[in-house]
Amino acid sequence: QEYTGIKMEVLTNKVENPKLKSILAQLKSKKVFLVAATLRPETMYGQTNTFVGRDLEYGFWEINDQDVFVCTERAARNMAFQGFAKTKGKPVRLATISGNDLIGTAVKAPLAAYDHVYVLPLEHVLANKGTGVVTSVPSDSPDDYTMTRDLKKKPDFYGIKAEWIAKYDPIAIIQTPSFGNMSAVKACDDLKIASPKDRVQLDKAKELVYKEGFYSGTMVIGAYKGMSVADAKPLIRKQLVDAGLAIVYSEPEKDVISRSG
Ligand code: ZZB
Repeated sequence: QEYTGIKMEVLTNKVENPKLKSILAQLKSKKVFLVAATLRPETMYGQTNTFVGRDLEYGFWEINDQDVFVCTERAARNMAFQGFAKTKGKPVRLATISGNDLIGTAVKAPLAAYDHVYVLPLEHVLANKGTGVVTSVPSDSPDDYTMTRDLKKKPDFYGIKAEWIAKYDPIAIIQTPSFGNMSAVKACDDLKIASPKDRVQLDKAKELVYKEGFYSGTMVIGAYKGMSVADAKPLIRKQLVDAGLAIVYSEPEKDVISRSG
């Protein structure tokens, strides 16, 4: 599985969590990024937040003299064999934090329409897939749409501040013949998906939206506006990587477990 690792820089001056604050103070001269693994780099214009698992453990990994990546140990080990470590195959851990302590962190999301977005909780972030950080695109991901809708409705229940998601509406990125320009919203409405826990229906919606977007979608935003998604995808990925905003991250096939797991 070849992912694009999206580098989401932590906005240090906005951090409130005391554990994260003290780690960042210790890493003062470095740039710290949450790295989100995605198969849909062309949707990065529509990021409204990013997700972590509350109970997952995240490491702060030394990538080079300047950059520190925040992701699971498993991802850091894989990355260390792919050029993202000072010594090949040997990841260096600078600190550790729980997903719970990352909630509410403001990060810069590359290409996003919003100036910064927040880290929010998602139950089914898989520890053994990607980096354990999942960027959220509610316009084109049924999972992200249903979860952000719930977070907006019940911020207290989820223990988040309403302002971390309230004003972050889905952004139109891709026009499709059957689902319009908010594929995930339409698919979830059509299938009457009420809850982020409705796995069976969500998997159905996800497959429909994936296919429709990739085979029939046209970009309606960004540098490749008007181009088909299939053509734009590799170009947007290259643009992100060339600008130092993303990395190419491969995962050994045997490790990969689908989101529906
Ligand atoms: C942004 C995005 C935008 C995604 C979209 C999907 C969609 P798959 O096909 O099942 O392999 N993801 C990445 N890591 C994890 C994890 N550890 N736990 C749970 N989910 C994870 O799914 C790949 C997608 O699963 C990735 O691409 C990421 O969400 C998520 F518009 O990133 B995606 C129709 C889907 N649309």
